[in-house]
Amino acid sequence: MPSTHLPSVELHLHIEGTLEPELIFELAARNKVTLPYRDIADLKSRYEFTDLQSFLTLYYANMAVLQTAQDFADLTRAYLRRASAAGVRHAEIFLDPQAHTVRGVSLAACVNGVAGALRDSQAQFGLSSALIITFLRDQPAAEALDTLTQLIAMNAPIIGIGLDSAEVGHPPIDFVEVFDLARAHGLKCVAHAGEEGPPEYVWQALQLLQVSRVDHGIRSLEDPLLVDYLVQNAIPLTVCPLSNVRLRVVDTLADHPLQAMLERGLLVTINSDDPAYFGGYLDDTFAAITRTFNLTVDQLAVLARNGVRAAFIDDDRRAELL
Ligand code: ES4
Ligand code: ZN
Repeated sequence: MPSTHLPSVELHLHIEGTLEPELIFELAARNKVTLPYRDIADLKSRYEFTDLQSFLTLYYANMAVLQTAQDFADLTRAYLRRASAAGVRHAEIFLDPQAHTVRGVSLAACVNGVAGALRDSQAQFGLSSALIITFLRDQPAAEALDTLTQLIAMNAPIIGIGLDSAEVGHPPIDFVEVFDLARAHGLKCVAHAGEEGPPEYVWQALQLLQVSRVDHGIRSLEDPLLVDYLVQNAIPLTVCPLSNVRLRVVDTLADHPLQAMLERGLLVTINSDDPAYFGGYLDDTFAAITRTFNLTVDQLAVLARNGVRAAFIDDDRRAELL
């Protein structure tokens, strides 16, 4: 019998956000990269964030150690091993290629490194997986379009595209052409929206980018008409409670609107976002929200089932996971 209360699906996970301090030091030694930190403790002392940008600055800096396809494969396998231990049975993973190509890493090295590890996820770790390419919204849309064009030409094994990085001042409307091209090639579309940005950005993601899931979306609650739209159209929101606390979107976990979102009938899924930076993987996340909100077995079952409903999988796989 499937255990309904287990966290079985992860839909909002940046693979670069699973880069643990220990692996940063290991890869730095392997690639002869000089880190600006004395030791692991010094690095960990910097994991106090005031907002999204303060996190992104460290997140992008630490990527300097990721250089070869092997590095990306090792990173991905470490995540898959940890996710498997957390009870994850299906994971859809974000990769930010522009954060690597800008440093001189080839598109093929980062994509093939991650995709190669994902290919063996079922056999090696007992979970199915898929790759979603995310574009950096604080970089020019022309760069995203160029990257997507190359990925299509390479026939890269991806199921969809997304939009991430610094949100405020970088509205979805800037990326219409990129998302049109993705849809024309049968790719699924998602976007970070309503994390730090206003409800208007969620509307744009839905209406202009035609996303089928919204990443975060918690500021949607500020617009009752938007909430109605999301409920009526059963648009999943990939909510990341520990991320929202660590990036000061909410003050404490107890202040997180998770229960209000469930009560409004939103299709909420629970995810870990950047677990190496935000204090926990999916099992830790479920443990924290269960404790903080006294979630019932029924509420946990709804959250788990929502993840399965929201996943980009075929009906047979969905039936297996439900
Ligand atoms: C991210 Cl938490 C978050 N928000 C936006 N972009 C991101 N990239 C990695 N983590
Ligand atoms: Zn995210």
